[in-house]
Order: sequence, then structure tokens, then C-alpha cells
Amino acid sequence: MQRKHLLSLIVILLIAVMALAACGGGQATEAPKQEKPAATEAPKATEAPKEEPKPTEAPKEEGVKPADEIVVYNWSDYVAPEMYDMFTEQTGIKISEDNFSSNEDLLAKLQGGATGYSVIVPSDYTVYIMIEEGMLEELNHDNIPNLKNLDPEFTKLYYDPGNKYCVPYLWGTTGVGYNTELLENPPKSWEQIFKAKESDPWYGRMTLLDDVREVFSAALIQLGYDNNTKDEAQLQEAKQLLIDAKKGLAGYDTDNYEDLVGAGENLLAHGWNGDFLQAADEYGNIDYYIPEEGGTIWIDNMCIPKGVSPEEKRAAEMYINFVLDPKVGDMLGEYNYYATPNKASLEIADPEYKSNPLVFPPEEIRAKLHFIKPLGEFESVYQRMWDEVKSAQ
Ligand code: N2P
Repeated sequence: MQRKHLLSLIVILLIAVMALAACGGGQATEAPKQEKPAATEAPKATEAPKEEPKPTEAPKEEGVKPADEIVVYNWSDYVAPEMYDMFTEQTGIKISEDNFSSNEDLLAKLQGGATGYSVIVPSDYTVYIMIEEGMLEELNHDNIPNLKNLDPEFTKLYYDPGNKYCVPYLWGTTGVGYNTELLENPPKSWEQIFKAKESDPWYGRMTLLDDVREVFSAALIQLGYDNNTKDEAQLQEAKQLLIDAKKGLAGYDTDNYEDLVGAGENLLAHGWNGDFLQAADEYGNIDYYIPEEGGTIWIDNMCIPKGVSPEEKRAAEMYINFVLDPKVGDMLGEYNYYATPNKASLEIADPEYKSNPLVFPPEEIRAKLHFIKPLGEFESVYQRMWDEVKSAQ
């Protein structure tokens, strides 16, 4: 009788413990520990490790030999010249680069099944889309110890909290660059750009980025609307503004716009701050500003596309860790005139770089800068309107 009672007690206890564990009232790993003393049978030594992976277990990729070579799919002119050689010297891994010129191109290429890229560099809103669509590998933070160098501000981004998938690379702004020798008084506003008169010196000698969200952002900002609006009437208005502006444009260009301004072929262009500032070094006659209605701000990121081999992933994580090195991050930011998200890099950076208001915009300018946000299904409406702008006569 006593034995029977004892058995019922054990059974009740077991059920209670299991119920608690199922409710999440305790940690799942605690339950087996508590039931062990009550169990009549000693657990087999071989069973235990299988059932309870220890948290200290080595990362799965440990022991994976990194690939000999990786390809970075990047924006053009977006590395410091010696970076790739330095990485190869340090690790023996060769790097080559392929370029895209807009987030939409990058996305379309990968959605189309392109493979062979180990590291890609999308902007904030595109990272969000890629995570949502399951297009990115999760990073193994154990392989990226230099993550600690990131400014904490860059670890809590809406599109990738905790840097689970990506690591910020550089950030910057989109505004207007112009030729200071040929244009004394550049247009202060987007309005003077979109509604240029034939008598304006920049009429016919300016370009806009070949980039749907950037161009619509500029038009919506000029109209005083949210640059991420989902209001079709506002978008129609922006579309019409852009169509009317076409006669004053030399075209849409994302690849050489800063050189065309430096060489004096065009007088101004819509583009990215660092591209203009690099060209200013080369040509000595370029300045950059945010038109009075405002502009955009963005953060570009290093991510690993889904489907790479474990060897490539390991090499990609080594590259990401390399870029996060304080000296490398500083070299990258200073050479490109884009802002580094790396706090340790900023600590050793040249004071001239850190205090450049065109790289690190002051508060009154920051207040006029807007991020491009992911719009879900509505993205296709922008695309359709963009097609209409591009094909309009
Ligand atoms: C660098 C291009 C800057 C990237 N040439 C804009 N997101």
C-alpha cells in the first residue's frame, strides 16, 4: 500500500512539474533536473547530453574553414582603396566586388535568384524588406567580436534591432551638389530645381538620382508631404511635379553625376553627400547642401544573403569583423566622406572629419532629414508612378 502511494505521489509530482514547464513558469531546462531525484530509473549517461545542449556549446560554424574568396555586392566607390588588400593580407581571403546603383536593383537581383555574393550593402528600409522576406542569414555574433565598437545608437535600429542580421556600414544624407566655379548662386530650394526656368543657369544642366524612393522623397518633401506617404493623391501630385520638371533635366544618373558636376558638364545634381565630397577632393570645385525644404538620411549595412555556404558565411563574418576594426572603420569613413557608425573609429578619427558638418550634419539640418521607410505592398504604387515619370515625354 505504501509503495502504491509513493508511486501516485511521484506521478502527481511529475505531472505538476511538466505542467509548470509547459506554462513557461520556469525554464524548460529546469524541469528534468527536478524530476530526476523522483525518477525510479537512473538516466542513462548517453542520453543526457543529447537532451540538454549546454548554453556554452561551441557555435555551429566553429571549425568551419572560411572560403578562399568572397564577393561583396556594394554601391560603387564605397570602400577605401587599400581595404581589400589589407583584409587579404590578414586572412588570406581574396575579395572582389560587384556594384549595384539602387536598393531596388539590389533587391530585384537577389529576388531574381542571383547567387555568389557573400556580403551585400542595403540601406535601412531595404534591410527591413529583406528580413521580412527571409532573404538574410542570421549573424553569429561570436564571430564578430568587434561589434562592441559600434555606437550603441546603431544597435537598436527599427529595421534590425540587436543587429541580428546586419551591421551598419556608413550613413549619410541625400541633397544637392553643385559646381562652385560655374554657379555662384545655387538654388536654395527644391522648388527652384523642380520648377526651373529657362533663364536659370542650371536649367538643362542638372540630374536627379535614378532612384525611385530618393526622387519621390525630394518631390514629396518639396510639396510639404511625408516622403513615405501612402496617399495616392499626394503621390499623383509629386508625379506631376516630376514630369513637369523633366524638361529642365539633363537626365537621371546615379553613377557619374558628381564627376559631371566636377567637370562642369552639369552645374548641379541630386546625390549623396560623400560622393560629392570625394569629387570635391578631385576637382576642387564642388560644394554640397540640403535644400531648405529638407532631404533624406540613410544608414547602409553589411548583411549576408540567405543561401551562402557555411564557408562563405564564415569568411563574410570575418570581413564584417574586419570593417568594424577601429582603424579600418576610420579609414573607410574618412576616405569616403561618409559618417561611421563605429564609436571606436570616431575616437581616433581626424578632428577635421568629425567636425565636418557635411558629413555629420548639425541639429538644425538633422531636423530636416527624413528616413525612407518600407511601405509593404504600397511600394508597387511608387514603382508604377516612377515608370510613368520615366516614360513621360
Ligand atoms: C556610395 C553611394 C552611397 C550609398 N557611392 C547611398 N545609400
